[in-house]
Amino acid sequence: MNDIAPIRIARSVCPHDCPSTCALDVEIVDERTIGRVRGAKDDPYTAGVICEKVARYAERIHHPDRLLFPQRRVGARGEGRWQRITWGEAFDEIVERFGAIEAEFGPQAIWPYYYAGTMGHVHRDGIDRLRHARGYSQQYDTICTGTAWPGYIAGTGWLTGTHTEQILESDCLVIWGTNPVNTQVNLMTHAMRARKERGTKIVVVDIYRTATMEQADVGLMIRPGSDGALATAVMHVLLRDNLADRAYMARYTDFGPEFEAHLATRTPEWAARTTGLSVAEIEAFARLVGTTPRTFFRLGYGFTRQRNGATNMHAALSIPAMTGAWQHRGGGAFHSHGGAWALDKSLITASELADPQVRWLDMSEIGPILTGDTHALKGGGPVKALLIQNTNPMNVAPNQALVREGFAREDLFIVVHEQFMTDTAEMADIVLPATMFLEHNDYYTRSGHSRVLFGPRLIEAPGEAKSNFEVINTLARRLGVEHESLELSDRQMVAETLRRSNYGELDEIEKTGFVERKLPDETSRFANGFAWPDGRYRFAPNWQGTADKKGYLWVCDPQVMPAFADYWDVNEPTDGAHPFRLATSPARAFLNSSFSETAGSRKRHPEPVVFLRPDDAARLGIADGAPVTLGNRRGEVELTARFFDGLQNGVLIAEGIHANRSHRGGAGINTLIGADPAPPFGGAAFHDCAVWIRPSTQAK
Ligand SMILES: Nc1nc2c(c(=O)[nH]1)N[C@H]1C(S)=C(S)[C@@H](COP(=O)(O)OP(=O)(O)OC[C@H]3O[C@@H](n4cnc5c(=O)[nH]c(N)nc54)[C@H](O)[C@@H]3O)O[C@H]1N2
Ligand SMILES: Nc1nc2c(c(=O)[nH]1)N[C@H]1C(S)=C(S)[C@@H](COP(=O)(O)OP(=O)(O)OC[C@H]3O[C@@H](n4cnc5c(=O)[nH]c(N)nc54)[C@H](O)[C@@H]3O)O[C@H]1N2
Ligand code: SF4
Ligand SMILES: [Mo]
Repeated sequence: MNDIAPIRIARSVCPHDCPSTCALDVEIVDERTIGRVRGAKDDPYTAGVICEKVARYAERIHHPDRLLFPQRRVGARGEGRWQRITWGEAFDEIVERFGAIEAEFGPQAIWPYYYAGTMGHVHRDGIDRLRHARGYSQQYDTICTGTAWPGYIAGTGWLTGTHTEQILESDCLVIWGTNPVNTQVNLMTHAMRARKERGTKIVVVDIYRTATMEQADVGLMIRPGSDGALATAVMHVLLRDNLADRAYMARYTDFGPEFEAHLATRTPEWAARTTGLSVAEIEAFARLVGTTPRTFFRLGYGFTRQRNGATNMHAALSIPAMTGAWQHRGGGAFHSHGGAWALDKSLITASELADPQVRWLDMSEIGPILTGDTHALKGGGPVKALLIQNTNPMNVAPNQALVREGFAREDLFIVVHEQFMTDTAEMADIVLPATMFLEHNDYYTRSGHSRVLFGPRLIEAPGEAKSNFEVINTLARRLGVEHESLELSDRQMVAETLRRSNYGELDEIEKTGFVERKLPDETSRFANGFAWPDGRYRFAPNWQGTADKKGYLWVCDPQVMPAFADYWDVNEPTDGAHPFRLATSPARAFLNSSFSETAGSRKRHPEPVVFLRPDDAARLGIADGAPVTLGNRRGEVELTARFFDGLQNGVLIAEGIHANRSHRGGAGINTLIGADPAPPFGGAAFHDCAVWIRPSTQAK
């Protein structure tokens, strides 16, 4: 292989779905082998630190269980009996089956399904090229950002915010609904540095005492889904105690008497009942942010994975618009830098070929869709074939019993392109082996910061593994597609996309490994106004304007949405039969379902456990370490009880995502989670679930 440079340490990028998108220094042992992976010291955001799971990447890339050649199912579906086939045979069979399905049911019976197993745009989004060229069903992306982004945009009008390096200029950092020790370790690097250098106070708002909260000066442990109550009570206190910046609000927001009257009833006493905090905690938090102009709100995804999550994001985001924190460096808020890339991805996705008449199927509703729910199918015909890359829906998608029932259908032709025999790959008719990031070329955007990074191919792929790019192009050609992209290599695709986006020439970019896409400070901090036409922040969230900007689809009647920043009581209700609230927060050594296959991660998380308070457990006769069953109308899941007092009564936390097969009985945690789309535009409420819990041995 002559395009591999003989170097020992090579620059790369972490491809996983994590806001940090770390710049990596990888030891290249030989053309097939890597050694240690380290965080790049010269990258200001990575700053030499990466998470333990990626530091041990050799475990994953050289894993003995990696898929090495194409396979065809020979036994019953899911039984695990496979026959090795050639790539030629695999493509022949896919082309033949897709052709027959298209002829009988039309192209929309085929649903290419993908997500963010790799965050490289060429290998992640190229599946859309085939989709658009053939007129296959569209995928409405909701599973991760469906509630978070709309909640943010409905206030500011744009998905950007104060540069994260300004945390070093903040006097108070509020880490709200995210657990960076687990999910984006680099934020902690900068938070701890700010505390050391400047004495920055750190507040964490979460529903359990996470490792992040352990390190905070103030931990606010609220009830799941109650963030809107905390945020509106904080604003009540700010107005009451003259801590609101009325001059700022008059100039830069839609603040008016109606909103003020609305907040008058959102008292700390009311919010204490909803959040489970004390009135004193709420008052103290309000005073802290009200008297600290440089307060930085780092708003995460976790607290939006509730049915009221979009409104909670908007409510929390409204606090700095009332204090005027946005006016000061180190103040304001940040969720994602996604609005700043301005990439022209037309070559990757063949967007010009997309037919606006084709239906959009909601990825979070894959269970209802595959089991024939006419509403979820948008009134169209059934899905008869799935082509899956970069995702593991049999494990990560909500309402797993329905997903399983769908995947079990004998009339559904399933192709899964994977690195491992995942819960999803196990259900396939054809399994294809995929490359890993060091084995192909791609570029990566970093949502937690402002760089776009290049990750070159550094080693050879094992066995017969092929990249997503190559598989999509071969399939497209064999299905009769003609498109200029089909003539390119993945490196040329990176280069041409960056060129079209006015990022410059790849040969130049490669010298440093990145392009800086930082917006001017004043723009991203909204210092001169927000991104709605009148420049004003919306305390009355502009959902329709948000839908128009981003092409979001309403899943509820717009009239039911609260008129102002608010606590919205629409979460799954607990009742006598389902007295507990379950959240399924990410575990430190897994990344969604990825790394559940590596020895180091499994050592850290050997079995699926559920945290519960000892006093709740005592009432139910549950012992620490005992097998327990959690259930609701969607199904039952087996875990091991782990006593933990960093929770409110009636709350359960099951960190994941463990493979389904790691649970006794084989039902994974998403069996319990609903697939009903969260308002206003869809998304799965992974942390909003009412359940019962009992010792597993007890008769049911
Ligand atoms: N180690 C690891 N890292 C990851 C991932 C992983 O699975 N494991 N997943 C990656 C992906 S895809 C994403 S999108 C990001 C997500 O990363 P985050 O933005 O951190 O979101 P979550 O991890 O879902 O949840 C963060 C925290 O929100 C809390 N939370 C849940 N409900 C509520 C609530 O109602 N209110 C409040 N205040 N808090 C609540 C959870 O308990 C959790 O501690 O992380 C990425 N990084
Ligand atoms: N209970 C619960 N469920 C959740 C969440 C939660 O917090 N709780 N979080 C949700 C969130 S935020 C998200 S984003 C989703 C994510 O869920 P997924 O998108 O399924 O993410 P991963 O589990 O990382 O799985 C990605 C898969 O892609 C494969 N892969 C990686 N790189 C490549 C490649 O280059 N080519 C191919 N063909 N395959 C590749 C990996 O081997 C892995 O099996 O899960 C959601 N599900
Ligand atoms: S998973 Fe996140 S923290 Fe870990 S190396 Fe990748 S980008 Fe960095
Ligand atoms: Mo995600």
